[in-house]
Amino acid sequence: MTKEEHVKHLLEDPVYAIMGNEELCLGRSNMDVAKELIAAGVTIIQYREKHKKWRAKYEETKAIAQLCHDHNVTFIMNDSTDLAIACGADGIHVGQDDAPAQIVRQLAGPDVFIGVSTNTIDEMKQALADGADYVGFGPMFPTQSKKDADEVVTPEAKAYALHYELPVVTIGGVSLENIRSLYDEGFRSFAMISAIVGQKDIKGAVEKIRQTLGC
Ligand code: 3NM
Repeated sequence: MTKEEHVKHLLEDPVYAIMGNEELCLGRSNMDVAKELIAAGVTIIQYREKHKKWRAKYEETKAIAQLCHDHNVTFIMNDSTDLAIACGADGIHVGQDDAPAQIVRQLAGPDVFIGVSTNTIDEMKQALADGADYVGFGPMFPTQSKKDADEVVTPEAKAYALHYELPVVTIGGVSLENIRSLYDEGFRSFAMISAIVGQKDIKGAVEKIRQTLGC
């Protein structure tokens, strides 16, 4: 898939699923979770695994990236540019303490799809200047899934995000109960851990989210 097709997934599919850290996935293996997400019709999957070592992540993501490619699903690696290149990920998502998007671009090339986590207006401006393709923006609500999450975004940052130049993927505490309020505010893309892979019935959870959004 081309970068334009990954952007299309982001613009047309509100559901962005983040998987990894098996305790957040009710103990299921990452491969099993990836299969369930694909069966649920998810088109964007991010692999965010903070516990395993490089080799274990490489073996696992090589297979998951292949599975995603076979199903036309965008596969994004969290944090590690080297692992992303090695396993053939479509994209790389970096946080504020990781390599800046500009460096990721130099290392991974023009076709890689790059996302940057942002919480403030300055971080959104910097992500754009660094050549990111989209930003994660959050946390929108308190979250249990990330222990060192920033403070919930300010109303000023939210207003800025709604008119920002790049696609904005909201993240942090997004749930079946509150997702519609974000949609009604104008947000169109939602990254979730607990509301999707933290649910026993992943397919059912994705369906309910889509129904709630009417898309
Ligand atoms: N990043 P849940 S919040 C991975 O604010 C992550 O950048 C965040 O998990 C940020 O959907 C977060 O279970 C955790 O709240 C998202």
